[in-house]
Order: sequence, then structure tokens, then C-alpha cells
Amino acid sequence: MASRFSISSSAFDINIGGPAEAIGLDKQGAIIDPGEDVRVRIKGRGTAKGSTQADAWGIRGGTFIFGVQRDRLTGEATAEGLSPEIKVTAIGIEAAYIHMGDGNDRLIGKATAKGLNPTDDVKAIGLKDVEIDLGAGNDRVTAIAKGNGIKLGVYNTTINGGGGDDVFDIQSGQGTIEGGNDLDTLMLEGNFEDYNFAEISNLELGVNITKVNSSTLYSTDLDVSEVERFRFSGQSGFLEYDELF
Ligand SMILES: [Ca+2]
Ligand SMILES: [Ca+2]
Ligand SMILES: [Ca+2]
Repeated sequence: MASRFSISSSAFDINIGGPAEAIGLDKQGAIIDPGEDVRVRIKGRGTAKGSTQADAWGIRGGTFIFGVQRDRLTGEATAEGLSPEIKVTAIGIEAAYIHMGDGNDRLIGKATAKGLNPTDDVKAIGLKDVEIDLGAGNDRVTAIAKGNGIKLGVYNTTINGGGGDDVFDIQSGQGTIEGGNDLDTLMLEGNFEDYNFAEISNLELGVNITKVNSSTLYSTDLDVSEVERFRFSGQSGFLEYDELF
């Protein structure tokens, strides 16, 4: 029977009249080699509400090396602007190196950014500038971005699934996804018709996925390889790689 080790850290900042900043876990040290029998669960949550700026991170910075058990890492951020025309940013996990190790692991980056009015200065990003190695096991990455501004599941993020049947439920965004061995699934928001698919011939099951009719800085642009199945939130069922083209 595996034992458990849990860390949960929450930060909350509300500032009526000024800027707010909250970071659930800030540049925390690594959990390295916790031992064969230890399941590790880490969660950082930040909530910021400000009148001149609001910035929230669930987890910012750090190296997280997990062991062979079923581990879980969660970063959750909520940022809310209390006056119009201000910068509001929420990022679930930013600038981290994450190695989940063996076992059926879960990684979650969740961000909600709300402005009094929806502008480009309101941004929610689930996983930003993160390098992820999921390792062996049937792992799952969930990236969720909500709110009334720019919403991206992942941004400048690299995910390597390793062996096992992995699920990349990332909503939208920019980055690189390598499924690795076994039957992997990529899940995106919307419908199949919302995307362009271009084969990347020098990669196994290589495909570049971009959003149709969208060329903004924060539009979806993903390089994907070794992923066998594709699913869209607006449609039921799966598409296989060959059906994308
Ligand atoms: Ca693990
Ligand atoms: Ca895996
Ligand atoms: Ca695969």
C-alpha cells in the first residue's frame, strides 16, 4: 500500500484601488525521487482581484520530479479586474519543468480571467512556458482556460506523453505534443471544421494544427506527433490520424 504526501498552498489578494497579485506556489523546490511507495499530490491556487491590475498564478516556476506512483500536480488561478480597461492575467502553471514519472499521473492547469469588459488585456492560460514529461503510464493532462478575454489551454508548452495511453485534453493553444508509444488522444475545443491540419512528414504521425480564419498572436498552432486519436468537444466520437486529411 502506497503512502501519500500532499502539499496544498493558496494565495489570495484583493486590492480595491490598486493592483493585486497572488501566486499559490512560487518557485518552490522540487520533489525529487519521493521513494517507491509514495504518492505525491501538489496543488497551488492563486486568486487576485484588483482595480488597476490583477495577476494570478496557481504555480509559478519550479522543478517537479515525481516518482513511480499515481501522482497529481494542479495549478489553479483566478484573476478578476474590478475596473474597466485594466490588465488581467490568470495562469494555471507557468515556467515549470515537470516530470511525472511512472504510474498513471494527472497534471492540471486551470485559469480563469475576467475583466469588466472583454479586451485583449484579459488573458487566461492553463499552462504557459511549461516543459512536461509524463513518463510511462496512462497519464492525463488537462488545460482549461475560461473568462471573457483571450483563452488558451497551453502556450509555448511542450508535452511528451511517454509510454502508455495518454490523454492531452488541452482545449487550445500553442506548443508541441509528442504522444510517444501506445494509444494517445488529443482533445481540442470546438469542431473538426474549425481547424486546418497539415502533415509534418518527418515526424511519426506528424501534424500541424491551426485554427481556421484566425491569425492572432494567441491563436491555436500546435505541432503534434505520435498521437493516434483526435477528439473535439463539440462533437462525439474520435477521429484517427488518417481521417484528419
Ligand atoms: Ca508518477
Ligand atoms: Ca504516459
Ligand atoms: Ca502514440
